Amino acid sequence: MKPTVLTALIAATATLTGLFSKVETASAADFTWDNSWTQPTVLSKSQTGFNDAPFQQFVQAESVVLPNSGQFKLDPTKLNLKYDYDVSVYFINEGAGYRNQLAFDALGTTNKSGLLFNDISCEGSGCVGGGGGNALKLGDGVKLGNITAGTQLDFWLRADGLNRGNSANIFSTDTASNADKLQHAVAYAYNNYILLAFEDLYGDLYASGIDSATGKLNEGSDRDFNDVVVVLDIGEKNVKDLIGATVPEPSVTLSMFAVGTVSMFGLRRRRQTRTSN
Ligand SMILES: [Ca+2]
Ligand SMILES: [Ca+2]
Repeated sequence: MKPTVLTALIAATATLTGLFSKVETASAADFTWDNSWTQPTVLSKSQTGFNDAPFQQFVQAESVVLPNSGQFKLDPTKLNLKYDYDVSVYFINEGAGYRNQLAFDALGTTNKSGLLFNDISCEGSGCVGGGGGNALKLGDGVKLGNITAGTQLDFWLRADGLNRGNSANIFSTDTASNADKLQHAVAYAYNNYILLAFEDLYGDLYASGIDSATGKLNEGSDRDFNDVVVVLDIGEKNVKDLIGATVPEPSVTLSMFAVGTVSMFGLRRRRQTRTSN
């Protein structure tokens, strides 16, 4: 039986931190999807050397509610880079009938935005979903180029955007700016990467009919948060900074491996001691 995300999380607590924040963050209201964007060149694993295998354990089984998603709510302000880095985004998996799209924007010392993946539909063995399309293989990646220190990154899902275009729902990492006021993204820090997983269905768990607050259609959401799963490579130093770990100097690199008790239940800034035992 495939392990659930929760069991995988428990097994991985030594190196994994939910990027959780109690702070409601700035709205993403300024963001607009630009239909003239083109997808960057999609690179295969053999071209990039990226290995998706360690991240597959965090892909939730299809249509199984992700428990305690609020504990892994992403605070988008945490994606503020402290160090320059050539950022890449890698496709991990998708369990969705929708033909989803993913975009990013960078705001700060680097200002740009664009499409990352135009058709997030999985091809080959290991795909969680069997719904249409065969555009991406596990581990395929795209490059955002150099993002400079002092830039905030953020990400948007256009749900079934390939089919629905401008009428599609766009979900952000910021719960408050989603039309249904629900969380649609979870994030984890793992192995010096950030794993980002989205829920693509509008509305609360199994809700149907028209949402009277917005006039939009509740889509019977399963809240499985596996509809788009990607990994962000923002660099080890940036990840360590955002999870509150001390960025190692060369002389203390070994002691980093002593940091084994980072809580999965919140972003607690733990000051690493530099004693040898
Ligand atoms: Ca799903
Ligand atoms: Ca779902």
